[in-house]
Amino acid sequence: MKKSLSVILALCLALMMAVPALADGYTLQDPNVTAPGEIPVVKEKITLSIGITQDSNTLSYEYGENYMTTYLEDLTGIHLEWVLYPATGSDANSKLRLQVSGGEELPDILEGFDLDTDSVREAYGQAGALIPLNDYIGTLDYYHSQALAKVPEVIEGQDMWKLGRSLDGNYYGMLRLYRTLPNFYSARAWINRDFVAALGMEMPEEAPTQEWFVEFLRGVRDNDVNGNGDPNDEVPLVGGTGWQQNVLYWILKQYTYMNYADSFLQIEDGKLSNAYTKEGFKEGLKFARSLYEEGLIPDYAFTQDNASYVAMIAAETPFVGIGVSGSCSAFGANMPIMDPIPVVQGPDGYAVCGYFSQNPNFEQCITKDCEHPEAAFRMFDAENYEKDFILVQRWGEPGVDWVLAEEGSRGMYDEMGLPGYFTVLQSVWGVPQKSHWAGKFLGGVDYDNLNSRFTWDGNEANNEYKNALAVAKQVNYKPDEYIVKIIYSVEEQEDWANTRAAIATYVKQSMAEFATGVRDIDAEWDSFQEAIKGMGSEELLAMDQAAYERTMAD
Ligand SMILES: [Ca+2]
Ligand SMILES: [Ca+2]
Repeated sequence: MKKSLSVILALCLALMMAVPALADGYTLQDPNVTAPGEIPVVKEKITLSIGITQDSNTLSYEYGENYMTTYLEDLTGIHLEWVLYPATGSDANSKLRLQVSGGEELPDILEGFDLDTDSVREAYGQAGALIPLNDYIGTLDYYHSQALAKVPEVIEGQDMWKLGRSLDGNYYGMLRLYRTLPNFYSARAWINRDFVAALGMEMPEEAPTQEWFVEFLRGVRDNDVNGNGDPNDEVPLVGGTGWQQNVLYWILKQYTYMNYADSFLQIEDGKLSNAYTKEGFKEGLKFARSLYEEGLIPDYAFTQDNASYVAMIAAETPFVGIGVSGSCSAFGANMPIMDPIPVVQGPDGYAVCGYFSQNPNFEQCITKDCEHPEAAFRMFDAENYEKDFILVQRWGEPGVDWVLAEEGSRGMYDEMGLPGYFTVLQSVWGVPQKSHWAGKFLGGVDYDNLNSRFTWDGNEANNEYKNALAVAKQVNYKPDEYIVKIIYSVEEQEDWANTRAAIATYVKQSMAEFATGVRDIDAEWDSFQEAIKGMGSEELLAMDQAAYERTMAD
């Protein structure tokens, strides 16, 4: 009985969905556009022009040649006419800026440029170059809204659309969501597992204590753990100036939350504060100084560039104990032995990982010159017609560049309940190709983390595999509360840019000086606080707070 009832219910639902009702107060203006949910999205074929920052590896964007273009045209009935802007992003942005300020005719659709910068998008909207999508959201976003409702954060009560809302209340960009799991947890560090074994230590599964951490560093310093006969060539802990390589940020997380951005912002119960005012910040720097004084961190760890850093890690005879960096892709033959170190506990048991919210992107816009805006929006929506399309825009043509995996395949993120979904046959990323638009797409929502769910072949010398291991070691230490996004007005952005940069420079320089003992943090703590206040930190914080509350308001 129950079964037949559910079948009837499912039939009723299917019928209801087949004839979608438009939300109250909205009627399609364009007689050529089909009802939301219908494919193709137009009755008679139309042509829309699309302006894009050209990708030099994309050999052709044209219908019949580029797989993604061909798929979309066959699906929607919309032919795309390509307007290719310079391949250098800044040149493309400048060209578009001049066109907008000159009131020139624009392509119907704009994709990319610097349109994901909220202040830029708002300025173009205010100038009348972009049309607001407000009326289409909740009415024409048939497949998109279904996909968006499945994003875990939405279930937790986050409205993702407001992350693309301009200060005038308008939405000038289509929401697309494309993210990779490792980027949520990019504050990584890598430990030489052979050195751990050489010291007779065992790598803890979960957050090692600070005692364990220091014992390892001292062990690397005092012993010939790489077995080359020289007990003094090892470097216990190192970082650099490349991506997520700030060794002090990484160490301080044993005491207080560091967001790795130049703002140093923290959040508690919706109230923002700056890490550099916290007792934990001071204690963390004192701990860093003790490591430095013991010879466990070399002074170049604060200044060397990425090339020098990876050259150290990738050396033929490994000599680095722990390397702090977001990426391990250039570790070469040493990649397999450099394991992600779990979050280290501070002396009071404080343990937190860096967490970087992967927000939707709003860089796909419809311009004032588009005569078929409803059709354009429906094309954005149609990218969610088939779930697997999200894979096309990054991984290329199904059956050629990748294939769906057999059920139960070992995936990179198995431990996180995300079994393998597809297998890459050939990489079409960063190489000449005609499979996709090099990561640009119009409105797809990857609600199921498909993009990260490729199968793993058991090869340990795989950057993605190492990243997956690093994610698994951090997910349990995600901060309870984090700053999702702050949208600034053009004025706020401009008025505070110098203050923000000056404070960041001063704080970062002071951190290195406190850690290396050039300045004494106990003696100078109060003057350090006064100096930052004198630069305007409290006024800046008040502005950040107001902008954050405005961004997150319903
Ligand atoms: Ca040594
Ligand atoms: Ca040695």
